[in-house]
Amino acid sequence: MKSKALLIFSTLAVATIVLLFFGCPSGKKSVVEGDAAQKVYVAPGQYDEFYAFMSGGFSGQLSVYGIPSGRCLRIVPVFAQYPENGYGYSEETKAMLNTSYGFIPWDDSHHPELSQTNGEIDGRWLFINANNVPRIARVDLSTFRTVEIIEIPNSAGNHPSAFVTENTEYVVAGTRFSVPIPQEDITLQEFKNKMKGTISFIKVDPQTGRMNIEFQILMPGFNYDLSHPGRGKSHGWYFFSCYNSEQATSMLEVNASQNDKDFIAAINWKKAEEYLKQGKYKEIPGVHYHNIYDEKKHMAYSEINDKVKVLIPQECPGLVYYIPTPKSPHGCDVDPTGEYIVGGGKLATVIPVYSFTKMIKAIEEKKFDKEIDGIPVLNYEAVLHGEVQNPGLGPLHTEFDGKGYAYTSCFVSSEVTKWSLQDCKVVDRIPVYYSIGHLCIAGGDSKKPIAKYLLALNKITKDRYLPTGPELAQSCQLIDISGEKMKMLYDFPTLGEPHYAQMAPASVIKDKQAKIFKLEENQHQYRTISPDQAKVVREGNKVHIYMTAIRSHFTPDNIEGIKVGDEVYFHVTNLEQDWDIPHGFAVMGSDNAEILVMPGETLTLKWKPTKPGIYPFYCTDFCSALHQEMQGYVRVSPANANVQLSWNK
Ligand code: K7E
Ligand code: CUA
Repeated sequence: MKSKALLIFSTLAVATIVLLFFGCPSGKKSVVEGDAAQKVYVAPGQYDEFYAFMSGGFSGQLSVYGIPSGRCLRIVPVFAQYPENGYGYSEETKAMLNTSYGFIPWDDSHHPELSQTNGEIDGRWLFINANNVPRIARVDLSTFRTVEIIEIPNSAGNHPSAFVTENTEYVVAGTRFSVPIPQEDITLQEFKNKMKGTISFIKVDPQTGRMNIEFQILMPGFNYDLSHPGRGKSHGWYFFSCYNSEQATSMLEVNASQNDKDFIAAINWKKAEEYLKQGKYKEIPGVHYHNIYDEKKHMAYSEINDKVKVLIPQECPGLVYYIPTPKSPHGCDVDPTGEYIVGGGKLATVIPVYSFTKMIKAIEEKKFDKEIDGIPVLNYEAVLHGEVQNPGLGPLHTEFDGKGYAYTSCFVSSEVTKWSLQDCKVVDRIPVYYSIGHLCIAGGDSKKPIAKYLLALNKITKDRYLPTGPELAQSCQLIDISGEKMKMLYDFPTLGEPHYAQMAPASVIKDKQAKIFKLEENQHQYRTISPDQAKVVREGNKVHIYMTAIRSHFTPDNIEGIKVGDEVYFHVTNLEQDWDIPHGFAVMGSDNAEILVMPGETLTLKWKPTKPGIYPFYCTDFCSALHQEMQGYVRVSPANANVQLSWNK
């Protein structure tokens, strides 16, 4: 008996020791402390403290999360069609996806950026870039809708975008892939000598947010990768990292890693404004679409522009300088004071930190090593504030806490490194799971960071969640940075690939929310503001159905006289004036997405019936106890039939 009890005891003891050393039974080490759950728990009915806006990466969209809970609140469609609400499918929103290459249903979005006033997040708009077909979108944060998309001409792979200056004077774009400018059909051998880069400054109207390409700078054909604005003392400057100064066109993984240093381009945009005023620009071809959503007309339309102004560094002294930066830099970040510029060399063993003050001095004293196409290359030592030694492997991106510390993501060694800006000494590090890309602190990309949470946006998920076949969600980790030591709090999956995220206190955004669209302000061409105005109008083979939706009825709900070959437009106006009462609309056999119509809004579903018959339509959003009764029928007759158009009220 005694020996058996002893055996049980010792087995338990061994198990405890095994657990202590090797973590939980699945073999994964638990790195959280006891109070972590409490710190991320948001009780039912309570709001989160922060909004987090994450890029959807290859989903082309933007997703919105509550922090600290990690609850996904919304997917905002931006660059990709979204059948859930008809974005990019409805007649009203199709134009948002127009480009000079035609209608594009998809893109790859990387960097959401909140608008700023005086260097602080103002909660008005969010900008986000499209990589593949270069574009920048603006999302209105009172409606959480994409209201504008501007195409960037003379560009390819718009990656160092869409970051804003401290009063949102400009949002920027740049060429990750250099191309011939203007585009032409040349051999890849000739291309080597003809590749060019552009950096674009897009002016933002301070009242309306409306974008306009103010100017482009024609740059040597390197790969411009990331960017951040100067702020405070360096306001008026903009910094862009670039790699592939070797100008390799194949096997870049080897050929673009030859040079010991690539560059950060420092651009004096205030100087650019002077040169523009003096007329020192050239106008060059640059066809680009500009798509705008009119909130009163509930309709998007496209304008086409065909020219842009370019500045050429050779002709504009003092406009651009190159700062040598070790080994294929990726991230390029500026601290809240504007004094420190941090490079993130993917292959570098140190993190270079530059001083803005030293840069200005080096420019004044002409401490140049050489010139590339009229751009002076500053002396590395003359501009350097310091190097962070042993930061971790593969340093990528840096954010700041406003208390003198920087946090750098290290992709290869899967960790976040905290270091002091003053002396470049590492003070703390925390492992993340796995392969972190960007990281995000609320306001960490502004003058006023809030040192509470850090989001680690991890590229690889592996074993973090229940497996879901070959494709796994991306992984976000929430880290407490309020104390001296970083503390891991929580994991949650994210959709698409959140390359970057921005966080803002809920208070800056939540009270500005539009709850309905006012019916009396609806200026949609096909609006129907009361059921007795509902009607059906034939114009040749086009049939316009002016329809209303209100709990729990569509008017009209019986329509006859539609023929095969007709183009039918259901213009559905939602008459509700109450928050959170959308009506959806779908018709059988339609090769289109549904439309989801918000209160006071009109949306249009286009349908081309192909076979005679009786076609039901119905409301797709459970809107009342009689939602299942919210339905109707369309009779479709053969093309040559003689059925008069009729409908009921
Ligand atoms: Cu993923 Cu900013 Cu496109 Cu770095 S980027 S990780
Ligand atoms: Cu309207 Cu369901």
